[in-house]
Amino acid sequence: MLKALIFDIDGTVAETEEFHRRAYNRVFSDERISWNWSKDLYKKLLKVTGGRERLKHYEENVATNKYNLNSDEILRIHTKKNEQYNEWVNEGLLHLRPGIETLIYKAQENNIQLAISTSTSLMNVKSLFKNCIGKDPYTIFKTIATGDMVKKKKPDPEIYLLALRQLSLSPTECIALEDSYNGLISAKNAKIKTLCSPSLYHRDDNFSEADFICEEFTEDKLPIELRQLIFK
Ligand code: XBP
Ligand code: MG
Repeated sequence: MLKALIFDIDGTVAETEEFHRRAYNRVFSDERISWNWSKDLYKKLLKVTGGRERLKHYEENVATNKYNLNSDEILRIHTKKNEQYNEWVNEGLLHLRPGIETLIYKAQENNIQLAISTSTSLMNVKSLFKNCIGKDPYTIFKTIATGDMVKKKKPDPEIYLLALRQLSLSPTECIALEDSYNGLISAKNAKIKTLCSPSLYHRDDNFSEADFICEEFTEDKLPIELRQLIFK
């Protein structure tokens, strides 16, 4: 029996990554750091989840110009990136992906609980929902598990296991909604069935382990089995 839907945020609820990428480049330029992340490069860097982890990985393994950034400097750049990102969110530049809002309301009508499991921060989740549907996410989601609450981000299952604990549900009672390989593996390692809708940056990821795949989360594109469960 389906008791809860657990939503990823970046790429699933909204196409956020292009705004994160542009915000990084803006900060690099402001800080006189000679890095500029192209779309192709960012696609590769997204294999590392979490902004601070991604920055560290880039400096250590990819960058030719190195600045030997310590963890405080990485934190400062990441914080500035998020300030810029949230400025754009507050200006209304981001939108929920097709079908997401209806899915939320239909699930609520049918007493299916809602949760979030994401590598990003609670602050980013709050600003996205406030600006995209004018609501505090805690009025919609029973629990919100974020990257700042766990030691290991996706593809580790920790964020999904945290959501399950907070929901007091077993994995078989939930379905995860994801857009990327790392997200899928995180949910699958927590033994949760997963519906994947690849986002722009993850079109070429391997989704062979997904239980369900859809082009978008709209009613007409949902796998029939899930449509019957959610749109009763
Ligand atoms: C998304 C991420 C995040 C975002 C931005 O992963 O990896 O790092 O790029 O988040 P997922 P930050 O969708 O699988 O949760 O706040 O860490 O920069
Ligand atoms: Mg994602």
